[in-house]
This record gives sequence, structure tokens and C-alpha cells, in this order.
Amino acid sequence: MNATSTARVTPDYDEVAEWIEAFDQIVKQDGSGHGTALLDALTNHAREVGVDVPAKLNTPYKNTIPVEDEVPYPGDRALERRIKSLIRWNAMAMVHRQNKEDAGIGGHISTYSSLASLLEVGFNHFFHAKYGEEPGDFVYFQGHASPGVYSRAFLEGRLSEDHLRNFRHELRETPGLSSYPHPWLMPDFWSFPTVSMGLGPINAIYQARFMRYLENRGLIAKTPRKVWAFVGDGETDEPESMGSLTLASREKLDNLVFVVNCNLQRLDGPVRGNGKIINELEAAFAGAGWNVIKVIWSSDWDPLFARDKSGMLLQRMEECVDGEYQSFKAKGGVNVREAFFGKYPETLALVENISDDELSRLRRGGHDPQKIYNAYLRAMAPSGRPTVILAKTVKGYGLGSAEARNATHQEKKLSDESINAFRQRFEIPIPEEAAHKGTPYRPADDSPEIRYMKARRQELGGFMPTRIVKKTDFKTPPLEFFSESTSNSKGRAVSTTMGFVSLIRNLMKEPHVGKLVVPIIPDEGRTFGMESIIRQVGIYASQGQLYKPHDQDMLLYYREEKDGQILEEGITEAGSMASVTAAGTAYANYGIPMIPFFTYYSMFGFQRVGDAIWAFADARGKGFLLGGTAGRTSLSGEGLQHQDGHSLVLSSTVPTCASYDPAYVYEVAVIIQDGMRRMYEKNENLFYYITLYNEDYPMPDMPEGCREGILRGIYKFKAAAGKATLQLFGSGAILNEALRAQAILAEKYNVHADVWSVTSYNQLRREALETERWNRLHPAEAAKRPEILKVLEGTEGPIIAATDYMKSVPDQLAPWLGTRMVTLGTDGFGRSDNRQHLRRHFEVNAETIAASALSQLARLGKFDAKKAQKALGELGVNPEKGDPAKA
Ligand SMILES: Cc1ncc(C[n+]2csc(CCOP(=O)(O)OP(=O)(O)O)c2C)c(N)n1
Ligand SMILES: [Mg+2]
Repeated sequence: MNATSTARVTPDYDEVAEWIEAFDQIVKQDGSGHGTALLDALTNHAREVGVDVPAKLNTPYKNTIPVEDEVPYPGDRALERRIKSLIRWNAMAMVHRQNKEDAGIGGHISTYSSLASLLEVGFNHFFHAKYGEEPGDFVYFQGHASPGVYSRAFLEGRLSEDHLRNFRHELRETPGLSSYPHPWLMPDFWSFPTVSMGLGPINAIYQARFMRYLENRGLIAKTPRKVWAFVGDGETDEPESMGSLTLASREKLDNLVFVVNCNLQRLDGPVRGNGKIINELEAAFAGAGWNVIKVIWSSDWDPLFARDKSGMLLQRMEECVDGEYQSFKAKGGVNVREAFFGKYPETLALVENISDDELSRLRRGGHDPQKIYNAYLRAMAPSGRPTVILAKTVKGYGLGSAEARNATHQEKKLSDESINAFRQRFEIPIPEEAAHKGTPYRPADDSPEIRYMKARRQELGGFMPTRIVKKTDFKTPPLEFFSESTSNSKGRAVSTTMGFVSLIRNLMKEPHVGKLVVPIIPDEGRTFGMESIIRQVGIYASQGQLYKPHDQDMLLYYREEKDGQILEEGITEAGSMASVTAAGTAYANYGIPMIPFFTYYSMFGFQRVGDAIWAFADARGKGFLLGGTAGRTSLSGEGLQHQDGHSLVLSSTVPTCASYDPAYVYEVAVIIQDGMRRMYEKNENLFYYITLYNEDYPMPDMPEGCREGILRGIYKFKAAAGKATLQLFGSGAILNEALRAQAILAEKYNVHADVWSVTSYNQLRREALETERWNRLHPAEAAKRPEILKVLEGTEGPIIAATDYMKSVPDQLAPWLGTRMVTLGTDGFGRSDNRQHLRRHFEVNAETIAASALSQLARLGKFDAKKAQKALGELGVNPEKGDPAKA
């Protein structure tokens, strides 16, 4: 053959057969490893001589593990099938009954029906609840398969019939079961919220990585523990599902197993009707460096493969698209014979002695415990790579008319006929009438089924899922420990970001707490001046540093260590948030109160990865999110996409998030010190969002007696020199503008104002709402006053509240301050101009604050209106300028 010609030629089949024979002989003699080496050598050689050898990421459309390599199933197949049938029944019956009695309550039955065997093999043979002293495997369940997980717990005797009766009725007298895995709602049961598609997979990857981080840092013992993630095939469309695959292979996470439930359907219809999702995923995962194990066909197909000498069976399998595969299951045996096998005489002949009924029951691999067991077993072997199992299943398996139908995802109850068919197919020993109602069924405690399933779980360390939080003895360093942060900056202009970096640097030296700190950065370390931390504790690198950094002889070189403390995530806020989630729930999952400090561009936090943050809250996550480069006007020179004036609005929506907008480093210190105490010592379920600015200014000493005020959300920072007839509120870097306005007003207009630092409008609002609710519920008792009103008692005049965030941030207090408060904020798109121009544009500079104060006093009849109008001009405020909110 001409080596330079790239034209494809039809192979000579005899020649091919000869080569294959020779190859087979070598493999038989010297083993499969030799076969691999030979192919490698041949491929390399072919490339050297210019033969086009395309990289192939797909293997034939059949099981990865050949039949001859399978080991026998170790469990009692018949008993396990009985158990699985009962679980299937109770899962389906629970949703069915609930929807019969309370139409519209929701629930899913078709997802679990496709997942049952995949989970049951895990429960009976793989999922460890404990490894000696260490907690066991982590399992991320497909969220809407939760009925199956509840149903198993019911058979195990951990959930009662009342619990099932109250599925999705959490608000009834007997607390019920939450729709999906929610640690917030069922804190003794679920650990990992998964049902927001894509968050389970990415969180599982970073969990497996964090496990290694803890091991490599010597904080937990090394165990063969695994992280399992059960993922929907439709779910893999989410960028979060697939976005971090290469991290898992790069980090050699062979503690990670993905099982993709390839039922070929999502909510509306087929996942890849015109293609094959399994092939697509195989190529993507293999390309990302994962071990791929395909479990496509059950043992039912083994004899057919064995008899098919023509190769036409595999060819037929290769050429069918998923839309056709779905149809075969939806339409039944006659159709399978005609449409699938009937295409070629060779394939039709293969099934001539098989009935239509049997044809309809040729199972897919994901419903065959034998094939599943072998795949899981292979995934357990240390391979230096994460494993994905692509298991082909049928959505709505066993649900009669709902099987493999496009509408099956939404199916919540079955017809009497389908219920009856189900009851007979899975041999559920309850009368027909009771079955129609969806009555649960649990055999006696001493029945073989219950004894078997309990024995299996006992062998594997206990029931799953369970969430057990051990008390840890956490000692918060006292505020005195942070004295560097609470003292003035000796006239040096510094930012709260720099102050925070010094604080965390010191904290990492603290003997008890230091090692628990997990600094997490998405490639913004230098932006925040964190080079010194990199030098101090190193960046975590599971392989250590394999090269000499070019800046090695510099003081602050790029230091990577196997036991490095910093998680430098690269440019992925989603990945970073997954690390925050692993670290911030480690107190529960590993029994170690790790403290994440995630520092990032505030614009790319709540707005970009808000859903992941919401799931973190659901998981009872703890720790600190630090929104750096905060403030629409404080971050100068960047522009519209970077300038954040709303993360505090978004953070206020998360119920367990305490949001703070501090102006000075001592405020940051007070918030962090108290945060650690509340989260880790008092075991409160909350986390913190703290804004950090990059504007430099001298930091003052912490004034006496302001600690409570900082935490509450407001304290008087600088009283008026004369009698105050005006109150100025400032937050973050804009507090300085309020202080400048105080001086302008006093000097130029003889108006005296108190200046308050408002560290958290959101905390003040929450307290006020709580007080107000109490008042509403206790009309016969003396009304209590919200903190904000108590604090302002005796103060005079209007309030001008200025913030680098949207006006709706201070407006959170409008129900209590009413028209007394005028808000100035940064509504609208940002610009890349400098601070001075930005603050004038957004009307939050000192001059506008002063002018707005005079204007308001004039409206109240306390300042001459004409003078106020003139003052606008004097202060450089153009009354005819366009509204920045619309600009
Ligand atoms: C982020 C997000 N978007 C949409 C949904 C709504 N939803 C729930 S299940 C589902 C289909 C899931 O399909 P697949 O992942 O294939 O799971 P299957 O039920 O087929 O096993 C959708 C769209 C969701 N839960 N989360
Ligand atoms: Mg699916």
C-alpha cells in the first residue's frame, strides 16, 4: 500500500481474518497485556510511517466486560429479586397512593424503576457504611429516585408506614418524607442534595478530591472509601455534570464511581433520539481519561451473541438509534421481532425459537445484577482512574403502559390494570383491592427477605443513607487573637481585602484551628494579594511539585505541596463552590470541622453559581464566602461584567446565609471570629457572605463597645460634632463617603449628622421580621421593638443610607424606617471608569450624599429649599443628569 495515500480501501477479509487469528494466538499465549502492548507498538509504527490512525473513543456497542471474564454473582439472586420487587412496589405505591389521595402532590415512579437494580446491587454488595473508625462511602442518589431509597428504608424498619403515608407531606402531624434528598428537611437521613440537575455529579467529583486532600494532609486515615454518584443520562446535558471530568482523571480519583442511568429518556422525550447517548458519553468520559465500563446487554443476550456467527447482531445494535431502542421497549415483543431482528435474515433466524413474550423481556444490562455486579467489582480495583459505568436501562421498567413512553417521567399514578399487572409481575402478595389503593407491603421481621437485607447491611457496616453528626470540640480563638486586625493600620492605607489576607494568614498559624482552614481560590489569588499565603501553606498538589518553579528564588514563589493547604481551583467558580461544599460539610461527613474560606470576584458568586450555593445551604454547609472586588463603584477599571452591585441582594435570599458588608478590617475580624464560634462551637447551621473591597484607606482602631453592633448589623461610628439633625448610614467602602459628607455638611452648611456603619441590612431585616412576627402572634402582649428601632431611639432627622450596592439593600429596612430613609445605591450597569467618576455617576459620592441630605431636609421644611437647590450646584451634582439606573 502506498503509505502516503490517505484514501480508504475496503479490506481484504481473508487477510483481516489471518491477522486476527495471529493476534488471538498471541493474546492466548501471553495475556491481554501483551495484546495491548502489541497494538500500541503497531499504532505508533503506523503513525511513524504516515498511516492515518484516527483516535477512536468508541468501542463496539456491547458490554465492556466479556462474558468469559465475569465472576459469578455472590448473593442469593432469588431473594434479592424478591426484595427488589418489594422495594419497587412500595416506591411506586407510595407515589401512586399519595396522588390518588392528594392530587397534584407530585412524585416520580419511572426513574427509580429504571434504577432499582443498579442501586440494589450497591446496597447488597458494595456501599460501605463504615470503614473501621472512619465513615463509609458517600452515595449521591439521583434525586427523583428518592421513593426507592425511602422504600428500602421502610423495609429495613427505619421508616414507618406513617412516614410513607406522609411522603411529600412534611407539614402534617407525623413529619413526612421530603420529595427529594434534602439534608435540611431530613438531617438524619440525607447528606447530599442532588435533585437540581448537574450539582450531584460536580459535587461528587470535588468530594472525591477533597477526600484525598484530607488524606494527603494527614487529617483522615486512608481508606478504600468510595464516592458513588448516580446520574441521569439527561442530566449529563448540564454543563456542571461534565465540566469537571478532567479534574477527576488528573487527580487520579479512583475513589470515584459514576453510574449513569442510561434509560435513554429525560423529561420530555429521548435524550438522544437520533443518536446514542451511551456512545456520546463513552467518548466524552474516555477522552477525559476515565475508565469506561459499558453495561448494555443483560445475560439474556449472551446466548444470542454466542450463536451469532455472522456479526449481524452487533451490526444491528450499532445501527439502531436510541429513539428506536425506546420504541422497541414501548411497543413490545412483536415489534422487537419485526423491527429489530427482522431487518436481516441472519438476526431473524437467531430468535426463531424465542416467543414474542420472551423477546419483550430481553433485559438491558442495567437490569441484570450479574452484569452490574461485575461492573462495580471492576470499578473497585485501584486503577489510578475514576470509573464511569454506563448502564442501559428502561425508564418506567415494569410499569406496563408507562414503560419507555415519552410521558413516563410525569406519570404519578397507574391505572388499576397497570397496578394489577405490576402486582403479578413482581409477585406482590397483597389483595387486588388493596393494591389499587397503593397499600404498602412489608414482610415480617423474621421473613427471609428482611433478614437477608438486614444481614447484608450489617456486613457492610450499617444502614444507608444516614447522616450522623458527631460533636467536635472546637475552640474558637478569642477576639484578642485577632489584635492585629482590630488595631489601626498605623496610617497605612490598606483595603479590607488585604486585612482579610493578614487575618487568615494568622489564623492558619493558630495551633488548634489553623489546620482546619481551607483557603479556596478560583485563580484570583494575586488579585487579592494572597501570594504570601501561597508561600506560607502551599497549594495542594496531589503529586507534589514536579517542576522547579521559575520564581523559586523569590520570597513569594509558586509553592505546590502534596500536603498544601490551599485549594487553587483554576477558573471555575462552580468547581470552587463544589470544594466549598465538600469542605463546609466535612464536619458532618468526616467528623472534622473544616472551615472553607472561598475568596472570589463577588460578581461571579451568587449570580454565577447561585444554585450550587442554595444546595450548599440545603446541605447545612458552613464556612465563609468572601466576595472580593466588591462594590459597583469600588472596583474601578473593569466595567459592566465585573462590577457587582447586587450580590448582597442575591445572598439575602438564602435562608442560612448571614450577609455582611464591612467597612473596616476590625469589622471583618469580629464577624469571622463570631462566625466560627456560632458555626463550629455552637453548631448553628449557617454560613457567611462577607464583601471585601479593594479600596485602600487607613484602618481605624476598633472603637470600644461596637462588637455587638457590628454583629447585629449597625452601630454609630462617628457622632456629630454638634447636635445631630440628620443620620448618615454607610456600608463598606462607601462609609468613607458618608464620613466625608458629614464633614462637608458641617463645614459648609452647618448641618450636623451622626454617621453609622451598617454592616448588615439583611441581618437587621431578619431580626425585625422575627420581632414583628412575634408581635403579630401575641397581640395581647406588649409589642417588642425591632433592634433597628431600638438603636435609633432618640436620634433625630432623616436618614440618608448610601451603599455600593443596589438601593434595595438598605430598602430592606423600609417597613420600619419608612419615608424617614432615603437610599442612595448603585442600580444600573457598571462602567470601567475610575472610582471618582463612578461614584458621581451612581450618585453615591460624598457630594451627592450631602446634597441629598440637604434636599431631604428642605422637603421636610428644615432647610431652605432654594439654598438646597443651590447646594446641588456647589457640590457638583447636576440635577438634569440621566438616571444611572437606566444608563
Ligand atoms: C437544574 C434542573 N433543571 C430541570 C430539572 C427538572 N427535571 C427533573 S428530572 C428531569 C429529567 C431527568 O432526566 P434524566 O436525568 O435522564 O433522569 P431519569 O429520570 O431519566 O433517570 C428534569 C428536566 C431539575 N430537577 N433540575
Ligand atoms: Mg434518563
